[in-house]
Amino acid sequence: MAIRDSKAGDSKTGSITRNFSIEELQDAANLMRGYNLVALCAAGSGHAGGTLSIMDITAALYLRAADHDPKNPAWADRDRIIWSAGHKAPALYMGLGIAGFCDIQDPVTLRKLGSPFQGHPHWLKLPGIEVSSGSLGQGLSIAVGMALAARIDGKQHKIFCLMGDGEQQEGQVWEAAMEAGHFPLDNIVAVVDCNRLQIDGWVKDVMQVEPLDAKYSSFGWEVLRIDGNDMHQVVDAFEKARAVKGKPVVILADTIKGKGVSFMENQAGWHGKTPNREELDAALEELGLAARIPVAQLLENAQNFQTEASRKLEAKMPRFSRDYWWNSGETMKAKMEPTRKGFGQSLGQCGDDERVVCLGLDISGSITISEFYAGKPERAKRWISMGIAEQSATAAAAGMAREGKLPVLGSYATFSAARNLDQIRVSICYANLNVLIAGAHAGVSVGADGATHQALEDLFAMQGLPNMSVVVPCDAVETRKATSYLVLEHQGPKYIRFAREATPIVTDGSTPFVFGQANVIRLRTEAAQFADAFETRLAADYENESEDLSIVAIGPMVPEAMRAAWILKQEFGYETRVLNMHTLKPIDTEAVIRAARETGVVVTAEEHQIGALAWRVSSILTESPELYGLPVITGAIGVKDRFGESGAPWELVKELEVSAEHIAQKAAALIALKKKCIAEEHLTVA
Ligand SMILES: Cc1ncc(C[n+]2csc(CCOP(=O)(O)OP(=O)(O)O)c2C)c(N)n1
Repeated sequence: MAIRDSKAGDSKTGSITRNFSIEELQDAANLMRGYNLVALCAAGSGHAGGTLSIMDITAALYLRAADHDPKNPAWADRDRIIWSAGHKAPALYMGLGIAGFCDIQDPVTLRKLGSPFQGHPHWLKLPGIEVSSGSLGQGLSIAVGMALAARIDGKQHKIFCLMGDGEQQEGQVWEAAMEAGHFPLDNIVAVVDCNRLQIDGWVKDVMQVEPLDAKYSSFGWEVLRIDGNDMHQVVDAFEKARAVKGKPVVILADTIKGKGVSFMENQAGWHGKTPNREELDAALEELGLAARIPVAQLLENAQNFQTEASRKLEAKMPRFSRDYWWNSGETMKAKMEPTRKGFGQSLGQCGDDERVVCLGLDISGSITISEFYAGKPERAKRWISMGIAEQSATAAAAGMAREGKLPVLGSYATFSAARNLDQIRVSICYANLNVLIAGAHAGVSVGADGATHQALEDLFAMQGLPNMSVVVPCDAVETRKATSYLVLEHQGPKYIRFAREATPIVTDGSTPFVFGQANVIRLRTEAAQFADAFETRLAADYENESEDLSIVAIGPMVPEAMRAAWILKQEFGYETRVLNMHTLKPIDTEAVIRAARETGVVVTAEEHQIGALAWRVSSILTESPELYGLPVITGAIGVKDRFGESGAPWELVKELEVSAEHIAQKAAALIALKKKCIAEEHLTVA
């Protein structure tokens, strides 16, 4: 890019140039908007609205306001730029591209498996990214830490922190604001992208945060309020902010969400949406960039990157004599539906009970909690929008439960069951209150959002809490049944975990769902429809068929375990007992003991760090007198102590080694071991 080559700073000579004219910055912002939309179109998921609103600020920051050196990203005296609003990552990547940390064309691999351009920024993946972010409300605290470190070291650099206005609903922002005012940290310049929209709608309706000027002022900050899409005002504000002494500065930038593309402007629907090719062309036309950006070439680059990622992934997969992947053959066709749908369907029904109250955490449509009130205005007063404030909402739910209500709250599992862990522990579990927490979009199924949004640890904490019950249903039908049971019948703290991506439907209305009791699933025959190939019984009613092995599975791993049973039968002639352990806590101890005693091989399968299920099952196996002296061979399938990353959900099932193929491979190895042990035993005896 000519723009960066001519004017990049140089940390060695100390000549940090800031001579981009307003017109050049406006042009850069426009170009960045265009490349941003191409990357989003190629990714097929991501955030158009908020990346467009903040683009003028990004251009001014990376090309003029901040001191940095793309040739020396770790330069100790550089200004730090923190993207607290991690979902606006593509705008950050545009900033890095326009400044020369990378080529502005490179982010077209956004959100693809193996790309450094993760759905949310990860500083270990790309030079120029200062911190890893994606969980809203944490950036300003990181800024406080960096500012204090700079003060200790006698450094003069600034710490810029970019946030959203919806993000101001997180209580942690105000703890950090108080700290910055208290110390007082005049090396912090915060920017709030006040585009007035968040996911569930207008910020003022979801949870009012204004007047932000008065709030920050009262915490001891210097406040500058500007039009954040006016380059003159943006540049001017950054210059003024640099000069302020004795207090931190916040720039409240009034912007337009979707700025620059008429059909995206001020539309809540464009928050987490990407343009298709037609919309992209229309947008680039409007931005006057149709002839300036090589769209076809960029999309081809993205496609080539994807092809290579897929090739590498397939090369790592266990191989069998044929392809058993979902719906790849003429038989065993599976109907797919997201489990989250069952959650919404249940709330739509059981919400008639006047005690049920649902709390919104600004992700209502996507996790389907909105079904509680959709088309039912009479329930409006029992729908409480709490904003992006998981911790307070959790304790508020406890308060409602104490007053006899049946509160339900949910968000991405990592925000509804980790961000607020102490509130769950003390206010809900210790108090033993009737609150249902939904861990939505759990596991790898949230895909391209990347590691920050993939809850792979939530079950450790949830099942570790005294009084807490934990249910992990296997499909949308079971999610509906489980939700209804938990909301209306179950007493005490309860956690339900479900996924985002469509997964196979393997149960129906007549399949038993008894809280605390596992189901046994047996492959009977290969059938046209996958679900018809299996028979399901309550474990307690099941008679031993002396199968070769058992697979104990939870959630979306149940269909994978069923598919593994099919692979094991076809490839090796092995019979498998699949246990659908939908209730993780209290676990069906008897079903596990029987599986171990009657089959001798137990494999656990969880779409989670190995242990939530595996260690619970292991403790049954080691602590049950019924099994003392009996040989039981065990194996565990799950995520192996690593974070996830961006990628398509089904790619991640392969990448994180939680597919049926991985289960079958492990099971076959264990059965071979069992046979060898038996054979050697015979030899010894002989
Ligand atoms: C702790 C946390 N809760 C929820 C989310 C999901 N989430 C991503 S973006 C977003 C809305 C952000 O709104 P705002 O800060 O106004 O950003 P903008 O509208 O500018 O995109 C939410 C709720 C998250 N990333 N982190």
